[in-house]
Amino acid sequence: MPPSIGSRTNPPTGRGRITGVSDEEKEPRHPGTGARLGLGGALSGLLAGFAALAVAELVAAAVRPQAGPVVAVGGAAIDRTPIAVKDWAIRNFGTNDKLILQLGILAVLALFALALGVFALRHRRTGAAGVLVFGAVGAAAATSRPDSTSVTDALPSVLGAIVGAALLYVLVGRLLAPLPDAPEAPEAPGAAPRGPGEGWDRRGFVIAATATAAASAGAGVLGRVLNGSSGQEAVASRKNIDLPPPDSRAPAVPRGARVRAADVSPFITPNGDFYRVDTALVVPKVDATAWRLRIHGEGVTREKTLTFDDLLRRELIERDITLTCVSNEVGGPYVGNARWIGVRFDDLLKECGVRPPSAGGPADQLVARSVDGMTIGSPVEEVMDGRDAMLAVGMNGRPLPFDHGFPVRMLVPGLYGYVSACKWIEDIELTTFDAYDSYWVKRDWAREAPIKTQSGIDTPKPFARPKAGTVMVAGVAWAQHRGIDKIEVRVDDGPWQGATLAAEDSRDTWRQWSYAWQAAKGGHTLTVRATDRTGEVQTEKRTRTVPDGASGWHSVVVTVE
Ligand SMILES: Nc1nc2c(c(=O)[nH]1)N[C@H]1C(S)=C(S)[C@@H](COP(=O)(O)O)O[C@H]1N2
Ligand SMILES: [Mo]
Repeated sequence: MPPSIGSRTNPPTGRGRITGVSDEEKEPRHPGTGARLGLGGALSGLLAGFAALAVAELVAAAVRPQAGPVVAVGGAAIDRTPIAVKDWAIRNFGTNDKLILQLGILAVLALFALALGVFALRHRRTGAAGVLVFGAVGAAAATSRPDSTSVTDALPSVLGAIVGAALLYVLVGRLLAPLPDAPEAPEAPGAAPRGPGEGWDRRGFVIAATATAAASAGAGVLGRVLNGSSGQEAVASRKNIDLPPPDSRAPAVPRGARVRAADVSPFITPNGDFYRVDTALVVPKVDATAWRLRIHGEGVTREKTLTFDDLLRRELIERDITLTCVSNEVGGPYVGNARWIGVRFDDLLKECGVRPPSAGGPADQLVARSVDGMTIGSPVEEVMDGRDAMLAVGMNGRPLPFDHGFPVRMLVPGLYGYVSACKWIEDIELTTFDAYDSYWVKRDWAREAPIKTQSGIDTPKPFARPKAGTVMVAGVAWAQHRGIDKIEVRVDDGPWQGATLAAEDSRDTWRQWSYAWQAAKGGHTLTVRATDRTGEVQTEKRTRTVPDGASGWHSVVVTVE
């Protein structure tokens, strides 16, 4: 048995104090200290866990921010989360879902740490070894992430766990150690006997615990700061980008594209307000000067690897495109409209020798892969049918924000984001739908998913209490690449009334609408529906977001006063 770190040399002494436990697997025999000792054990576990995470964070800063155990386990959890849970999380936590997930992981870890600490009081070595099990889980998660390219991704978890295990061993040792100044002689007659809980090395434990807490906090903060400032090259590369003027400008947004009503979604969504949906717990920071995009696969006769500057030298188009997430509920927030600048995608593919299936090309699926391992499969036919599919480099006049895919993302008007809008793209492979299922398709979402015709009421808000008289009802509607032709509003079970449609920017963008409602007192339900340019009326049939997007009418209940 190796020498233990806690002082074990003192021979067992009299009653009233914890005996020098010569066998660590033996229960301390001190009567009356159980509760306190348990507390000390729990605290030891918590501190050891905290130290492990802090060290892991620090090591992750040196390895890769994404290799930290919480991020890695969180990412693995996201990949395995059933759609129902994901939907529930998005509904309840919105864009905070990732924060909640990480807090949840920390809470679970804290509980395990507490339990391990208490367990270690009786089984010190096994308890300490238990910390290593969690390290192994973190390491396995980190190295099995799709963006993991090196076994060094295991280091944060492994090193953190080793430090955590050692600390748990030491701290529990302090708890079980006899007093260093323990008198060897029996207590003098008349001396106050030691009370319960005074028999252990309280001072030694407090010092060790405080040192652990302080050092962990220091390591944790340092790790956080280093992780936060990682990607300096990427930030600098973004600052240095001067987007050239596009060769084909988007026409000015028509004056009449905006209705006169307060609280309608702004026609162009500012970058900072644009919805964000992705699986990345740490937003990838890609250095544009080192970035490369490879195009290869079936039917590619001329493979290409492009740099960011190669892209900027090509024909740039500027287009207004409304992007929508398939996870958007009826009336939901996951839709936004921006003015994008990007490279014409069909030209680029043609240069690579790609032909769409209708022209005899062998590949019907284009799989875009991102630096974080996401795979998004788009139909080659739609990408090349002349619509403004692009490799976007600019969003509302700025280089793409990191959140939205810097340096380059894909966009295909008319298709939900999960089948068209790969962010942080780095690889494009031509293949077939038969041969390969992309990330979301593996998780039960449809292979092909054109955006469904939708309309929503932005104002009045649900349960609003407008005054009787003229109430402006207004919102947006979209049917990207088909266009919106008609909006109707219904009050309660009354007849459908034509609403006023704002001018159309392009058929790839949403369209605002308004309706001046003569509101009578009482409770009312307002419902909206759109008709797209194919003549199809938005269906009343409510469907879930899975597998290919929610359908149904949006209603708002108000009380007119
Ligand atoms: N790399 C990567 N790209 C991605 C995703 C992702 O998780 N990872 N999510 C997709 C989905 S589901 C949508 S709806 C859009 C959202 O783009 P936005 O976050 O810029 O609004 O990005 C798409 N591109
Ligand atoms: Mo999405």
